[in-house]
Amino acid sequence: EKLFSIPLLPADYETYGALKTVRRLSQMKSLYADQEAADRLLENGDPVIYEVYELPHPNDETDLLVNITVLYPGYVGDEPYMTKGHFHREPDTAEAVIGLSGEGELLVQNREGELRSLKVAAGRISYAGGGWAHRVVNTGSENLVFFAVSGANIVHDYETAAELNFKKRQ
Ligand code: M6P
Ligand code: ZN
Repeated sequence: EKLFSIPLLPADYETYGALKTVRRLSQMKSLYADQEAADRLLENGDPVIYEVYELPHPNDETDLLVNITVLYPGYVGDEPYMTKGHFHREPDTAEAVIGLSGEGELLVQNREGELRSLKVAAGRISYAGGGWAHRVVNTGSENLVFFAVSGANIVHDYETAAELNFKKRQ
C-alpha cells in the first residue's frame, strides 16, 4: 500500500505486516574483536543482538525503506552490541537514522578509511550521506530503538563494510 499512517512502534509495524528479521550473535560473530568472549557467550545460548522490522515494499527507486530496529544492550567482551553494518551498493545513497529510545552511536567509515561517530538518541536525526558505511552501536543499558530511512532500492554490501573493521573505540 502506498499510503499509510501508523505509529513508529515495532508492535504496530508487525500488525501492519512487517517482516521481522532476528540477528543473533552466531550470524555476526566474526565482526566482534574478542572471539573468545563471543565463544563463551555462545556456549550459553545464542543471544539476539537486534531485530529489524521492515514493512513490505516494492524494491522501487521511487519508494522508501522505513525500518524500525531494536538493538539490545550488551557486550561481547568490552565491545557493545552493534548492527552488522553495510555500504549501499552503487548507487551509494544516503540513510538517515532517527532515535526513538535508548542511546548509542551511528558509526560511519568511508572508503578512504575516515571513521566518524554520530550520536543516536530519542528525538535526534543522524545522517550518513552516500559513501559512508554505517552501523549502529548500543552504548547504553536499555534497548536502542531507531527508525532508519533510505531509498527502497538499496542493496546492502556487507562484505566491503566488514573489511573496514569499523569499531566502537573505548
Ligand atoms: C537499519 C537499516 C537497514 C538495516 C538495519 C540493520 O534498519 O540500515 O537497512 O538492514 O538497520 O543493519 P544491518 O543491515 O547492517 O544489519
Ligand atoms: Zn544502510
